[in-house]
Amino acid sequence: PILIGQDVSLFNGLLQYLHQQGYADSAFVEAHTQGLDTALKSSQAETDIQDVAVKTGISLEKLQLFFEKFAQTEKVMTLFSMGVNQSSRGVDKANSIINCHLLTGKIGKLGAAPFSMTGQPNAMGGREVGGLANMLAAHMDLDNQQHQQLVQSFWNSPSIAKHVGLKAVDLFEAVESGRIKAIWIMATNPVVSLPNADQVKRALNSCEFVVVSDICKDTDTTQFADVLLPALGWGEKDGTVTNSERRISRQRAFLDPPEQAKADWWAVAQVAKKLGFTGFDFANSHEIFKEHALLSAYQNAEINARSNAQSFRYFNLQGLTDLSLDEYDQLAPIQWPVIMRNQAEHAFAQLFSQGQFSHADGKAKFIATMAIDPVHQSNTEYPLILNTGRIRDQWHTMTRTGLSANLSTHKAEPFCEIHPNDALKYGLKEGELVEIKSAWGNCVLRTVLSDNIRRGQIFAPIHWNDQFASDARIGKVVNPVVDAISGEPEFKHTPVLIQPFYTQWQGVFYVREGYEHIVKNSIENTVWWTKIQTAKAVRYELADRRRFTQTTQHLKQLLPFEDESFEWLNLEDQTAHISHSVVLKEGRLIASLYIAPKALLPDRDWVASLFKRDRLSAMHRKALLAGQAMSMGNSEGPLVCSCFKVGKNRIIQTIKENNINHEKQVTACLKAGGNCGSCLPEIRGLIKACQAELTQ
Ligand SMILES: Nc1nc2c(c(=O)[nH]1)N[C@H]1C(S)=C(S)[C@@H](COP(=O)(O)OP(=O)(O)OC[C@H]3O[C@@H](n4cnc5c(=O)[nH]c(N)nc54)[C@H](O)[C@@H]3O)O[C@H]1N2
Ligand SMILES: Nc1nc2c(c(=O)[nH]1)N[C@H]1C(S)=C(S)[C@@H](COP(=O)(O)OP(=O)(O)OC[C@H]3O[C@@H](n4cnc5c(=O)[nH]c(N)nc54)[C@H](O)[C@@H]3O)O[C@H]1N2
Ligand SMILES: [Mo]
Repeated sequence: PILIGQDVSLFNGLLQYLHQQGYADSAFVEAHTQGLDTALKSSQAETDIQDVAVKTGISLEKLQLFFEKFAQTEKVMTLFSMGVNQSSRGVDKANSIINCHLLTGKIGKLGAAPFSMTGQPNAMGGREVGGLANMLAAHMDLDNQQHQQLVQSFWNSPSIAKHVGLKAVDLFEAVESGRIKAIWIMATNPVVSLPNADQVKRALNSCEFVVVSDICKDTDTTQFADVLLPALGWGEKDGTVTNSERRISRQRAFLDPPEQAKADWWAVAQVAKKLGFTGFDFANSHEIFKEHALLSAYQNAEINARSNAQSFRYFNLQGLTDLSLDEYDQLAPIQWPVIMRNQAEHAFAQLFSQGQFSHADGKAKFIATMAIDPVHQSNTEYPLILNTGRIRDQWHTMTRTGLSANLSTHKAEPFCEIHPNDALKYGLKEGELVEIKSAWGNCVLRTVLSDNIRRGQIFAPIHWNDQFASDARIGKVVNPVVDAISGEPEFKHTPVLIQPFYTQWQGVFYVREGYEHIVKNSIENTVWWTKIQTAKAVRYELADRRRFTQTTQHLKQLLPFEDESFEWLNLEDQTAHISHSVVLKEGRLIASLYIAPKALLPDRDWVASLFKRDRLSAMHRKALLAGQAMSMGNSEGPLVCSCFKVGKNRIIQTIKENNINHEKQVTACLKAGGNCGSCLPEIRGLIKACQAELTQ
């Protein structure tokens, strides 16, 4: 449980420990590295393990155990992802990890390496084609003159970029200030995913020409498009993707393309041709791949001959440059470098295994890393630190996962996790709305108490946005600080204040698919709402600041199911602040609205399930109007195991009935957790909670 932003302290501390205790692999360091002195010097502040414990917030015992285990274990992998990268010290954090592996020679061996986990399914592929402002295609460096010349001469181009371009945060600042006048946004949703996200909105608003290519019509970013280009999505397009072990896989389309949609490469090629450039007459992804492979191999032999074979480029697809269309279609997954077509499967499975690194002198470099705190610290005005990240059942900005009823049942609403003691301190209760404010923006989320989170911190997921909720786009709140080298934002560390968000009433509204457009505007006019996909209907959780009486009048006027074919059932209790409305058509449920104190609102899954019925019996109608299932039945509760559709209530019941104390028993009884396993932590948590309940 490291304090946010303190990884350099941790790994500098480890480096010092390994050095002091004699765990260095001196022969390896001597033969294959340089710069150890600078790394030891820059980590002077971490020579005392007690200091490291204080700085990282990790107990001394845990720290000692970790250091000792790292030292004693021959093969260590350090896997890191966004907790490390998304920081103003992200590059230093990664380097401090690599330093420890270099010092102990735990690198370039099967099962021993620092391993940066890329997040996007094809993040590696994106790098190979140079899809960043600071790189050239084929993994070549923009600020390397030899690489500039290679790319320029390969493409016989009159000019080539000589300076690193603008990275995402700087880019949108340049758009807002008018230095950039036209922008083409492809396959990303920056109004949601960038920090200080309202700045991105302002920038797009003022930009003269905005083109957006997306597979969805309505996203927070497509709202700003002057031209919106429909793109082919995963499953509809073909090409290759590369994973984290450098393995290139053919990706084949298995769905028919929607009518007007085109592959992104096609759109780029059309524009290039219209601009008058030659060389964009690609007929298919095979032709593009061949050119990509040729660039990776371009002049490698000559360069190697000139420079004693030390500075060769690892990203080399020489062996794939002459694939026929048929061979490309049949291509089996293959790991680069691919020097020869028929090279042995494991020829290059392990890079750096000979202690040969890709610097000019063949040696790996230790990099000096200083432990420096995140840029913005908490203070009396903004006393808490906001951490942001992912949840299991949503992907990024929800343009795809948000459409799935199954995935949406796990965690239905945008939320904020907070330690129970902090909740008490700031006057928050489980399930109530909380407003989160920073110097950059604010959000309103559902409070979730959790002792998995440290005091002084809160956590909010990155997924919800203006398409799914009134006020849950957390990017608005996040500070736009970036790492000086990588440009990666400090997404995990923003000082914030929190306060209860008071409303007059809350409710839940369902509308059958197909009728949604009729009520969208009126419903989304309430002060707080979130939208959840269910199997046959859309569910809205609502809250508002208008008085109850005003609201019930108002909403009924705004639910335009007036014509005679609609049948209304109403129940209203002004004193108890309860109002239920059910709308039917030919016996089928069309919409239902429940406004009531929280404890009296109906079971959400039960109401959703009634939309699956073609006719409702008299008993159903009565129960619907009452907002109360006739028998409590076996409500699954929130979905825990998405693979086998097992809900929280059923798991708890099974744990209690069978006195279960191990997750395997849950799997044996219910199958839950037996496939992908991603719900096992949650199942373990439920077992723990049930046991705690028993001993109370
Ligand atoms: N279900 C699902 N899976 C996904 C994605 C998704 O959207 N949904 N996105 C994919 C993508 S693109 C990515 S990049 C990956 C990201 O994968 P991860 O990086 O694993 O995920 P995050 O949730 O961003 O956060 C990582 C963890 O870092 C912790 N953390 C925060 N600050 C620090 C710190 O200073 N130091 C350390 N050591 N830890 C810290 C957070 O508390 C969190 O637990 O996930 C991929 N997988
Ligand atoms: N606060 C905070 N913010 C974060 C993060 C965090 O941890 N905290 N994590 C960051 C990270 S690691 C990532 S990777 C980003 C993700 O952020 P984004 O990349 O902005 O999020 P996505 O939802 O993946 O956006 C992809 C968009 O492209 C569309 N799309 C899908 N396939 C295609 C296609 O083939 N062609 C085209 N043209 N469009 C397509 C989708 O509909 C969607 O609108 O978020 C970043 N933002
Ligand atoms: Mo990512």
